Amino acid sequence: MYSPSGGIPEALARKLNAATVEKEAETAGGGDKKEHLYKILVIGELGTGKTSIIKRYVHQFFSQHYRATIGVDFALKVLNWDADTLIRLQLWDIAGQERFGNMTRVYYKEAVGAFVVFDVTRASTFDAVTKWKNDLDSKVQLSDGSPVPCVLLANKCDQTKEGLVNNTAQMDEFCKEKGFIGWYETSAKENINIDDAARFLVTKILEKDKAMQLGDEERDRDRVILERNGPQSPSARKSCC
Ligand SMILES: Nc1nc2c(ncn2[C@@H]2O[C@H](COP(=O)(O)OP(=O)(O)O)[C@@H](O)[C@H]2O)c(=O)[nH]1
Ligand SMILES: [Mg+2]
Repeated sequence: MYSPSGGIPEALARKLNAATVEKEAETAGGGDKKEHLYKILVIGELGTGKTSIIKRYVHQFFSQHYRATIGVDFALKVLNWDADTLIRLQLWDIAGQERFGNMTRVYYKEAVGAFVVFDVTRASTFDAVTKWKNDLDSKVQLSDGSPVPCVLLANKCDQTKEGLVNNTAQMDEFCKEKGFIGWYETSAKENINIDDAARFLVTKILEKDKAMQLGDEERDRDRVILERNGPQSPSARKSCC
């Protein structure tokens, strides 16, 4: 079922990516509410609680059957963000391929946000955080070339913590250094901070999305001005002959 390179089956990932694009096109047009569909990755070492976090966050949308049938964890969370905005989060779990320590580009494709999860009771899972962040950054960027916003989750905070996670200042410094937009202590078991972490990530994604759209509009405007005033335009030709 799984590809030896460590990704979810490539054909399946391609299908899901294509579905994402179609859904965007479908929802972009009509209706009063603005709709966004965002692909978010949840990565990190085996047993850190990725699946539990997604289950806790999405719960009513999680389908065990889907997982068993096609071998990929994929969940949808719908957020009524504000009166004008509906957000669909497509959360991609890595379903057992953690042992490879990296994922294929197809899996990362079109992602606009990510969580890297470690287990506060096992320092070795924190040591692997940098590897996951580097894998993410090397395989996917936003359309403007900037890194995908990524939040670090220190999961199982209901248990005794081991290592750097006990030092808030050093964790802040670590996140700054590695390019995480922030970090949260979470517990899937006790439902601590998962909604807050997701809200923080979505806020950043929306900001980025808006900034990139503004950038696109500016480029379109510049292009129109160029086309109007450029040497190829009829008025330009007239004035030079
Ligand atoms: N105490 C505690 N256990 C957790 C928490 N999150 C997950 N677990 C447990 O850790 C184990 C691995 O969780 P799982 O979600 O399968 O990890 P994954 O391999 O990263 O998807 C399971 O036994 C979970 O019940 C948590 O927040 N607190
Ligand atoms: Mg899992």
